[in-house]
Amino acid sequence: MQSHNLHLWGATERQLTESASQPHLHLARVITQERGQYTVVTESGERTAMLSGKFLYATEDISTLPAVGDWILLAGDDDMGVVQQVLPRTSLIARKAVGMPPRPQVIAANVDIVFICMAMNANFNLSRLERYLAVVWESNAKPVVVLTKADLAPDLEHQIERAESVAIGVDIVTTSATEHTGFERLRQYLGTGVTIAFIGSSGVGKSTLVNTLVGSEVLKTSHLRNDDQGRHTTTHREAILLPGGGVLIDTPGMRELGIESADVDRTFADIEELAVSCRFNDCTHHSEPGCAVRAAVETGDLDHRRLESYRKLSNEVGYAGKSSRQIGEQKLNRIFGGRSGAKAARKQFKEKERLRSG
Ligand SMILES: Nc1nc2c(ncn2[C@@H]2O[C@H](COP(=O)(O)OP(=O)(O)OP(=O)(O)O)[C@@H](O)[C@H]2O)c(=O)[nH]1
Ligand SMILES: [Mg+2]
Ligand SMILES: [Zn+2]
Repeated sequence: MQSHNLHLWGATERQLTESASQPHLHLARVITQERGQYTVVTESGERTAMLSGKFLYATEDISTLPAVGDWILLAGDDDMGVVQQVLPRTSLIARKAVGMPPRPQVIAANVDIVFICMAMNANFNLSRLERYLAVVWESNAKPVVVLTKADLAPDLEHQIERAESVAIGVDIVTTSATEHTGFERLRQYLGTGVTIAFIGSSGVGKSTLVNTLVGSEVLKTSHLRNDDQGRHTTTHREAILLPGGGVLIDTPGMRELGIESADVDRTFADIEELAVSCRFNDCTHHSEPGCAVRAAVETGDLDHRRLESYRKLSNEVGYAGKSSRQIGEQKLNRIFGGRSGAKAARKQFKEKERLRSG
């Protein structure tokens, strides 16, 4: 009965079993994180949690520290819980944060669907969309493109077509908060146990979308004009429970999405398909003879802009000289801590599907 609350927050059998095997600890989900302090939700409600020095000391890879969306086990019965363990993740959205040196930064963990939000005014940019798609495909969550501010679109139909041409195999939903359109379609992705994260540039209307879907002004939004000035209204990541179950994670807008790792092949599936016909197996599509990719640019079947975007992302990810098998192994290790972790994550996804359809 008690765990009912955490079911609404998306807990699956896996987390409940894990937690039951350590009865002296409490299962919790991280809902905000600010400077080393966490707000978490447990079966008895919200509380604060922190990391012990020992936990921090034992952490080699900072992306394994608890982040918004994580399921954790806590010790302590008083107001301040102490994080003992971060449970295995099903997905991990990460970026490279600016700084010297640049560091990996987790945007959210255990996300099922990511709403990649892009406004249809001057914010509209296909190469940026490709960047976001590559990061989300890599995360193991499912991307959905949300084109916001449709009321400000200079050429609505054409913009949707262009977005479709780069978001291969991805749903695209257009919304307008001022005209109240598109929200019924967005609601179809919500449901008990489903966690959705909102990412995108500052000012595109992420918090406005969350407020509309929740049905009340739970988040602060900017009341500035739509002048595309980079004013950051949301300052930290925050998970919000929907009245009927399901979790929305709002994030602060990003000036630029630094690439920690990305699934370039999946994002540019059209180019990968063309590359099969290149004369050389290791064709870089620069100056090799018999290059099918460049041929497609020449005939107009492939946008030159898209090829450039593909090259840029491949370089950033550092794919050069790695086989797809090596790339795959890297990904398994990074998100799931190895093959067995990945297998467990797949099982958990299946369980969720069952719960949703049942
Ligand atoms: N015209 C129009 N304005 C919108 C729409 N959606 C949001 N806005 C306005 O855009 C501004 C920014 O909205 P927010 O929801 O705060 O944007 P955000 O993406 O959360 O921004 P950050 O928190 O800074 O990342 C506000 O003034 C909203 O009222 C829309 O569909 N059409
Ligand atoms: Mg916001
Ligand atoms: Zn080629």
